[in-house]
Amino acid sequence: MSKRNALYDFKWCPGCGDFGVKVAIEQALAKRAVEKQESIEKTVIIAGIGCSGNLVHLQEGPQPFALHGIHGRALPIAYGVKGPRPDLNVLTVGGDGDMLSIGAEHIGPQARRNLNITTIVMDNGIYGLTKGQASPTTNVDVVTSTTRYGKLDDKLNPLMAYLGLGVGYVVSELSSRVKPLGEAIKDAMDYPGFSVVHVQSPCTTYNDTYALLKGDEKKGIEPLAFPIPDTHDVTSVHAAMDLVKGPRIPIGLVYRREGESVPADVRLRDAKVRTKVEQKSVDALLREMVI
Ligand SMILES: Cc1ncc(C[n+]2csc(CCOP(=O)(O)OP(=O)(O)O)c2C)c(N)n1
Ligand code: SF4
Ligand SMILES: [Mg+2]
Repeated sequence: MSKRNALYDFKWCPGCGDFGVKVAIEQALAKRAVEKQESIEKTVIIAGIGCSGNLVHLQEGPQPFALHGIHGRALPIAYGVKGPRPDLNVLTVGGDGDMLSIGAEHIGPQARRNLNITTIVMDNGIYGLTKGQASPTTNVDVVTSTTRYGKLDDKLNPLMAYLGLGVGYVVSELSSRVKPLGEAIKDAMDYPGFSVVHVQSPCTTYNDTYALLKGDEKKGIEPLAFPIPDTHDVTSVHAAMDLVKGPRIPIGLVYRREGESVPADVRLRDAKVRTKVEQKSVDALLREMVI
């Protein structure tokens, strides 16, 4: 349905980073609808399960279609929507648990399939909805309900993972930078292949990383986030990997592959035509043999 469900009464905590992502998506969709002269209902947002996934119930204004799916499976559902309906704009939203833990196995296949789908990962470094378990992006040593002695395994570097898995368009943003985030989402949707917008979206209740990301001059804490310099070559995967290798988090467009690979739906269409042609020549041969 593209109508808001008035009975769904989920509320985010005050200060949750997801508010910024919600507004940025609203701005991106509104701007795109005007630019492309198309109804907002041409857009489908597919969500996983998490505080982040609840975004689909909280959109203000004209409503896109929304599908609140299952934990970790937003990408396969998106494939199921986009495959038969390439005319639709397909977005997925989910958390770091959703996309990088249970759902991580879907990123590589989606990158190789390269359909025009945009995925927004709302990374708060924690499982928020289930009340604070460690996720792949929780920092080492952080004590959570599942890491009583502090997190023991290394933190995943999501930007490096996307690049390594062959994602052709990678953006890194902060939920507090609403306007640039909205523009980044719009640009990612305009990219004619699979794109990932990775957003640092702090959880004020279980893992408040605002101060870490912004830094604190008085306390001599360097901000973790830094703007990507203008000199960065966004078309070079090696430069992108160098940029994201850490420990600091670059903000802006990380990578844009040039020379698009052929999306799987186009390959399928061509293969069907080819098969028909081959079948025709076999039929002609058979007729000749009979004569
Ligand atoms: C198959 C399955 N496993 C586990 C759960 C329980 N569960 C719901 S949300 C969630 C994690 C949420 O974390 P994240 O994806 O980071 O979203 P956030 O709430 O932080 O936005 C888990 C483990 C589930 N719903 N389904
Ligand atoms: S628990 Fe964390 S992620 Fe969930 S709504 Fe509250 S602040 Fe946001
Ligand atoms: Mg999370």
